[in-house]
Formats: sequence, C-alpha cells, structure tokens
Amino acid sequence: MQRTTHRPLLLARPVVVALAAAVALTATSCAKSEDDAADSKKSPAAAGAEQQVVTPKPGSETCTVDTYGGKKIDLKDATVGFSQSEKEANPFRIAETQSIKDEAEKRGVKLLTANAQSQFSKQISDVQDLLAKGADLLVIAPLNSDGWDPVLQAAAAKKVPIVTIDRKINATPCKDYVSFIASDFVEQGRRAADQMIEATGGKGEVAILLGSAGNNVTTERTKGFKERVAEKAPDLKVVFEQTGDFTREKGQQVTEQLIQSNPGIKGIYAENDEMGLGAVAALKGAGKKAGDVEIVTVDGTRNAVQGVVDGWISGVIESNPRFGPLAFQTLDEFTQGKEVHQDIIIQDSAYDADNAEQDLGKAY
Ligand code: GZL
Repeated sequence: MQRTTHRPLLLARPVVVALAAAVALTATSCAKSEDDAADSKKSPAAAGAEQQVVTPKPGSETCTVDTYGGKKIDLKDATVGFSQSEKEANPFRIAETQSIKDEAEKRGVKLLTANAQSQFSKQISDVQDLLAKGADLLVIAPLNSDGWDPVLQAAAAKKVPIVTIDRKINATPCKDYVSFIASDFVEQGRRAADQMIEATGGKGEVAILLGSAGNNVTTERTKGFKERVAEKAPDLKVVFEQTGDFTREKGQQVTEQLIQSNPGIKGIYAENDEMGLGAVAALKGAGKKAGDVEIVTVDGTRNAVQGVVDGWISGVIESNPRFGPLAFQTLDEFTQGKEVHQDIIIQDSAYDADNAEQDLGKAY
C-alpha cells in the first residue's frame, strides 16, 4: 500500500570538501537535486555507484608513511588483508565486502579476506592470521571499538599499516592505524529523528531498537536521535530502549515484547534495517496494518526501502557500505608517501515515501 503523505527528501548536510582537487563523485549516494533523482530513474544501476571523493571530516589531521613508520611500496605489488566483522547474512556486510573485493580486482591488487562471523575473538585471530599470511596492508571493519591492542602491536611489529572502515577502534590515529573511513553516525541519528518527527507529527511515545553494545555506531546513532528529538520535538517521548543486536530475529523478539508492554507505541527507531524488518514482522504477526506504527531505520538495504514503498516503513537513512574506492585510494596515496586524512567521511543518502520507488535501485 503506497502511503500518500509527502515528506521533504532529507539530504546529508553538504560536507565542504577540504581538498580542492577532489575527484567528482561518479554517482552520488545522495540525490542532491531533482536532476539526480531523475538520473536514478534513467539508470538505477548507475545510481548505486560508489563514492570516489575523499571527503575529510572537518578538522581531520593528516598522516604520512614517514610519520606512521611504514614503508613506501607500490600497491600493485602488495597483498592487502581484509577483516570483515559480521557474518554475511546482513546485506550491509555483503555489500561492504563486495565493494572491497571489487576495488581490489579493479586495481589488480592481491586480496586476502577473513570473516569473523560476529565473534570478536575470531576477528582478532583472523587479523593475526592475515599478518602471518604476509599481508602488507590491512583494511579492518571492526566488530568492537575496544580490545584491539594485540593486533595493533602485531601489525606495528611488522610495520603493516591499518585502515579502519565503518566502526571506530579506540586507538591513536597515525600511530595505531592510518585512517578511519565511516559515515557520520550522529548525523544519521539526527536525520532519523527528523524522519520520525515528520512521520509522527512530533507527538507520542517512541521506542528505540538499539544496535549491539560496545561500538561507536550504536552510541552515536542513539546520541544523534535523542539530541534532535529533544531539540525539535519535546512532545515526542522515548519510552523504551532495548538492543536488538543489529539482527532481524532479535529485532522481531524485542518488538513483540514492546507491543505487549506499550500497546500505544507510535514509532519505532531501529538502528539498522535488519532490526527494522524484524519489527515489521512482529507488527504483521500482531495483526497491525502498514502505518499503524511509524518505523524509521538506518542502512539503506533493498528490503527496507521496499518496506517504504509498501508503506510499512516510514523512512530509511542510508549507511553507505561501499568503502572499496575510498579505502584503496587511501592505501594507494599513503604507500606512495602522500598525505592522507585520518578521518574520512562516506556520504549517505536517504529514502522516504517521495523517492523510495524511483531510488530503489540505489539500495543494496
Ligand atoms: C554501520 C555498521 C552497522 C550497520 C549494521 O557502519 O557498523 O553494523 O548499520 C551492521 O547493519 O550490523
């Protein structure tokens, strides 16, 4: 069922690119104008293309191989080790790994990969294993923000530079790792709040399906959402917060409890699409109709954006997983001895009833 309410398309705040020679986006993951939206209508495949521009976070410091203590090498002669954190059941992880593989192949770089199946102890041993197999450089998508010391020491001993993507590790940039490339998760939370305020009229009780504990994504998406609600909609009350561990099963279980304890809940903010889709399943199981509860999620997976088209989900803020070009461009420049930024932002788009159908092709 197509919802008829219309909401302004929420766009990422334009990030002023500090680098004058920034390479133009080949195709943006943020539809900045009707033209872009029109483009995505013409060729959905192009609409999902990967971000090429290196957009430093305002105030980001830089790093060079000399200050870091690595060695200048030709990336083409190097072996890159990629450590993925979560099992590839979540489309975010599938798209993230594919982006790294595609870029390595495009650049003719030898890539070793490992998947920790959502177990942190396995991710630590995976990275040790990649080092033992001769990785000259590491790209890590961390499961947790803490507990990385053994890996950092082992990589430093072998002078193997690390680029982290997606979630942050609590360590020293340009000493323990070279660069951190990620979305602005606090901004994602703010934008999700904007969509929730729009969908609910800024009044009523809402619940938060929290992500997993122990990483910055959960804390920052929650921070951004709560800040914005407090700032713009004091009559919208967060009355329930519980983790769904970023999984669909847990998201469904928690929502089943939620609608028992809070039958009048007006909105659910799910900190990722998988939990949001679990919430939809719970609502359907309870005999609810599309639109009875406003759901806003974060990621931008195809199933969730389809949920917007079908009226079950009010809005989706993208968390762009297509890190391949940015990660390898950073590695390439770093190993050539050039300055790279320690904090790099990947742009996120957004979906609501106004653009979900035409932009479904941008979802992953
Ligand atoms: C965000 C990433 C999150 C996704 C979830 O960068 O760390 O982890 O939003 C995934 O889908 O579980």
